[in-house]
Formats: sequence, structure tokens, C-alpha cells
Amino acid sequence: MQSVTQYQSYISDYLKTFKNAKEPQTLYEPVAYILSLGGKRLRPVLTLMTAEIFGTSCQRALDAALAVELFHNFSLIHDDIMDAAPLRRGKQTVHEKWNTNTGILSGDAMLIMAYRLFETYEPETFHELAKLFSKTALEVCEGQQYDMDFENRDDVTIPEYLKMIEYKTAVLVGAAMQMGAIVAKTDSENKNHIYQFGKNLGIAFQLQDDYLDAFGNPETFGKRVGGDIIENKKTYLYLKAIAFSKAIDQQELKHLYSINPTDTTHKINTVKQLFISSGAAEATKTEIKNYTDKAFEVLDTLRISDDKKTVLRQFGKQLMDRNV
Ligand code: GRG
Repeated sequence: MQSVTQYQSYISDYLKTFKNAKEPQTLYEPVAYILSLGGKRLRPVLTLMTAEIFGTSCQRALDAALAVELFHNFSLIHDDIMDAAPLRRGKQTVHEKWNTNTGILSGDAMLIMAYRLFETYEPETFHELAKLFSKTALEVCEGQQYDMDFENRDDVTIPEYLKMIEYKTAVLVGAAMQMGAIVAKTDSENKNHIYQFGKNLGIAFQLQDDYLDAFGNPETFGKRVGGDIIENKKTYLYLKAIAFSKAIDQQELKHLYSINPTDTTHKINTVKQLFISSGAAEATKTEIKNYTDKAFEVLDTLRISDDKKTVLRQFGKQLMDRNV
């Protein structure tokens, strides 16, 4: 097993060989740009790590890992367009730097580039990877649509919200890990269990993302802190705050989530205060831990050595404590 930093550097090195000058530059420059912004490379790291956990060289999993990262970056470009987000990874979003149509088309190209990377595998592995990828991509679309639908609803429940983040975010984390297992040709039980591990970790990861969006450090978070509040996004924090609050605070929260002031400072600060005083901030932390623990329970069912389980557990703990 190798360190996360080592896996990250394999991915960066591989990305350098992947980026060759192609025409039209107007299509490929935004692709190179978003990939150059880095990010944590969480998903491809998990693909490489899982491949090694199930006994194959992580080099064999590089194409699958890159496919996952390309897909993730494609979805970020499109998500930023949908959200009209100005910043991604602390830099201008693709549609801000170029324009919306460029963002759409370069994103589409990335999705196709991702599929093509599976062509490097033998037919059986190719088939398994492509099948998982298509299923996952459709679920991500469904998750995104639920997210958009929720913007127009006042009655979103916590289970509905959890389902939405499972689809929008967590299934890709599960798939990233299962891809490593597929490349390593482990048995189907291991493949299913590692998917469940990744999915639960992915739900914890998205809840942490919600938490950091409100309470993260603006210098390290890479996105506008308070972005979800400004956009009136009914995240886990909001739903819990509504559930826990007395009528008067509920009314204030609902009012704040119905306005779009030019100066957002007061709105962000008041909402954050209500998240804390209602107990929603603490409940979100607890739920992050619950989903991380759920992932750890799955570890017991995996047929791998204890030291490999320790590596996975360590990774989960780091994610739970992250601040970027
Ligand atoms: C699948 C065909 C198809 C369309 C995509 C736009 C869209 C539909 C889905 C959006 C999915 C999305 C952006 C979910 C959010 C996931 C998330 C938590 C992103 C942040 O991930 P990090 O923190 O980012 O890993 P870095 O920058 O570290 O890579």
C-alpha cells in the first residue's frame, strides 16, 4: 500500500501525459484548465488504492481512475453553470472564464473522453467498467435533478435529502472504489462490499461538504463560504434547523431563505447562528460520524487483511475531519 500523496502524484503525472495539444484549442483548453486546478483527487485516489487493496498494481487502474476524475470534473463544470457559481477550487469557473456554451461542450467532451479510457481494458473488464459507469452517471443525473426539484419545494424530508446526496455524490465514490476492485478482478462479494463502503463514505463526505459550505474557512475551502445560504439551498443543516427550531426561528429561517439581498453578510451570519443555536450544526456532525461508522461496519465483511482495513479506516477518518 502507498500513501495518499503518492497516489495523487501518480494521477498528476498521468494527467500530464494525457494532456496533449489538440484542436480546436477552444474545446480542449477549458478541459486542461479545470484539470490544472487540482482538487483533492479523492475519487481517483480511491480507485488506485482499491486496486492495490485487492491485489493488483495501481498502475493497471490508472485509466479507470482518470476516467472517474474526468467525469467528476465534467460534472463540476456543468454544475457550476447550473448554479451560476463564480468560483471553483478558488479560481474562476469555466463558464466565467470562457462562456456557458464552451462550458457545456468542453464538459461533454470530458464525459466522452472518460468513456474512451475504458477501451484500454480487456473486453470483460471493459464491459464491467462501462456498465457501472453508465449506471452511476444516470444516478448522478437523477441526484442533480432531485436537487433542482427540491429548490421549488418546501416539504423536502430528511430521508429525501439523504437519497438525493446519495445519488448526486455518493454513488460516484462507491463506483470509484468498485472500479479499482473490477480492475483487480476480485470476487463479486468484495466488489459489492467495497461499493457500499464508498457509498456510505460518500454520504458522509457530502454532509461534510454541506457543513463546510457554512462553517468552512474561506481561505482553504476553495468555494465561496455561505454559497448554499446565499442560494437558499435547503441542505441537511437547513432541514435539521427547521426540524429543531421553535415557530419563531422557523419563520425567520424561512424568511431568510425567501430573500436575495445584495449584501449577504447579515443573512449568512444570522442563518449560521440559527444553525448553531438550533442544534443543527451539531446534528450534522453526528450524522457525518454515523455514515462514516456505517462505512466502517462494511469493512468487517471484506475479505482483506487487517492492515488493509486499517488503511481504509484511516482514510475515512481523515475525510471526516477534513476542512477543504
Ligand atoms: C452525469 C450526464 C451527467 C450529468 C451531470 C451537473 C450534474 C449532472 C451533476 C452534478 C454533480 C455534482 C457536481 C455533485 C457535487 C459533488 C461534490 C461533493 C463535489 C465536490 O467534490 P470535491 O470536494 O472537489 O471532491 P475537488 O475540487 O476536491 O475535486
